[in-house]
Amino acid sequence: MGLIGLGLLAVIGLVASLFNGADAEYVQQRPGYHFTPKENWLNDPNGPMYLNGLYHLFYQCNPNNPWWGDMHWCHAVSTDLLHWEHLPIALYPDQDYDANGVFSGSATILDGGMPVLMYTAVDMNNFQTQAVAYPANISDPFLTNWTKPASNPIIPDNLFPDTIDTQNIRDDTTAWLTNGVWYTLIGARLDYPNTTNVNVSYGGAVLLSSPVYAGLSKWTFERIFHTNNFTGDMWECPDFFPIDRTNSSSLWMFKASMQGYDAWCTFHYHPANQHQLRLASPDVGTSQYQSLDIGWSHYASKSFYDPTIGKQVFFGWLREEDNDAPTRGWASANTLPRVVTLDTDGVSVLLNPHPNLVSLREDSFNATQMQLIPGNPTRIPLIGDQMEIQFSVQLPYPLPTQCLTRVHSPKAVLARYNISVASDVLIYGVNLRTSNDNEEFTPLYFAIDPSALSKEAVLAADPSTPYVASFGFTRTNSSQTNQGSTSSLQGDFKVDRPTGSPSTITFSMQVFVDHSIVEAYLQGGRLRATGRIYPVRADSMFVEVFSDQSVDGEVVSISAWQLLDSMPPPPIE
Ligand code: DQQ
Repeated sequence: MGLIGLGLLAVIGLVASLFNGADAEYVQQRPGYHFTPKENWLNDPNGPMYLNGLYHLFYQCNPNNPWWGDMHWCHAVSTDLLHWEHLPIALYPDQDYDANGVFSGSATILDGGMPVLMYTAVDMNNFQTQAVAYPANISDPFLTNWTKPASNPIIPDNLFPDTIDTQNIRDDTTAWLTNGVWYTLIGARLDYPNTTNVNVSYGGAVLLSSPVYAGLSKWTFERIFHTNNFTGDMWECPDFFPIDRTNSSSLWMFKASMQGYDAWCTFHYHPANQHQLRLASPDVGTSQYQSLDIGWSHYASKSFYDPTIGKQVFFGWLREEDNDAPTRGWASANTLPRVVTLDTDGVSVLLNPHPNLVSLREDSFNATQMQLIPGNPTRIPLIGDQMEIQFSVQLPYPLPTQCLTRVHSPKAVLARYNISVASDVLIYGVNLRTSNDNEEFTPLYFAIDPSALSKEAVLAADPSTPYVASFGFTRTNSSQTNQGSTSSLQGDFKVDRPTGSPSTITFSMQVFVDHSIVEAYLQGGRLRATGRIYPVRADSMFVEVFSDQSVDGEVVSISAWQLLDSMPPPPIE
């Protein structure tokens, strides 16, 4: 271990001796650079926007307890999306129409730079309408105080046909302007008779319009914009925006929170042409759309246009996956800001960490050709509970026969990582938040089916059809106290086939470790997987690289950085 490692271990020892019990848990589990509330509860990100050199982020909060309830909009500002300053609460449930909660919504910046917040107002009978708020003082750079006009709610519930459930119509998108008319989408529960004339509920998004986005103007119901009969009975937190604003024929990304997971698809959309809408991304068709993040902690994401990079940026909500919030005093975090771009297939989206993240990098370690001993993980000389790790494996393409040496039977490999994939997989991965005695560790790994890389399989494959590999994230040993979920995350991701032969194929992941958050981006952002883990050992700071076999010609590389705090926890009293 280098000097950096020894120094850090001394600090860990000091921290561990100063705190014990709930305090030690607090120190080890509170994220250092993901957005968190100062105290109490956070859920959905609301109304992110960039205005006059500042990013604003609002979020659903319960200001008095670390659990859901009594919804307000809390508010924070930042110059880089990473270092946030908490401001006073922006919106309170202080009107008849929102007495039971100021629920989720978006910000829209009108011509001339006036921001408007539109949110879902829930009354004491649980009817949901949409209301707006304007800055009380537009010259205040922090936009600290917000005013609700007397004309609220500006989207009342009597606008809608009977097929829309007015106790479940919420979470407007940022509005967009076409030919002088503003449009917005709202998530809804739609009730329709099925083929046997029984009313069944489906999730959907409804389109509304208004000639002027002002507090005095009510909106008009246009139509049900998008729905299907296979993604649950209510869609929340829709988002809809052009992926490339410099291109007038850009695809638009649609995302909705489908009560359990966030799903996306892309559309050809022409607002000026009767709102023509045609699916562009491959329709997964039978059960669900494509997942924004396969982690069960992730939900209710919200995006905004970041003019500093000319791209749309998402924040997701990361709920806790344990029950300790009452002891901890705070609950939940946001994902890192994630930038949306179009994949090389021209119809799918990539989500990747915002470029500002590199400013948090500190000490690093880099190895470009690791000599791994199969079944015997190699520890890298850099430790931490706030780290970025880039890990890749390059294999010959096609894989020569007789190139494989195994130390475990494939069956044992699958049992060990608690995954269900093709039985003969190659496993390469990293153990994160690993304790010195390996009592706690969290493996993230590629599971690669070698038979699909054989010469015969490669010759038979369509070169333009990507190879599909699996990714696993096993939490069986993440916490010595079994705190949090122990279920595994597992997903598939596409890997472009190289051209020319013989050649190589590369599998890559970028992982952000932040105390109790592990946020992974696979293959340049094609798959996202975020999970909460709750190690309790102060020495769960090591990183190991492992494989379960060796393959002639494999090239295994890792780059790792310790990351600085950007959201330091409030002092312990
Ligand atoms: N959370 C909000 C709702 C939204 C749900 C209430 C999604 O507006 O539909 O806190 O998490």
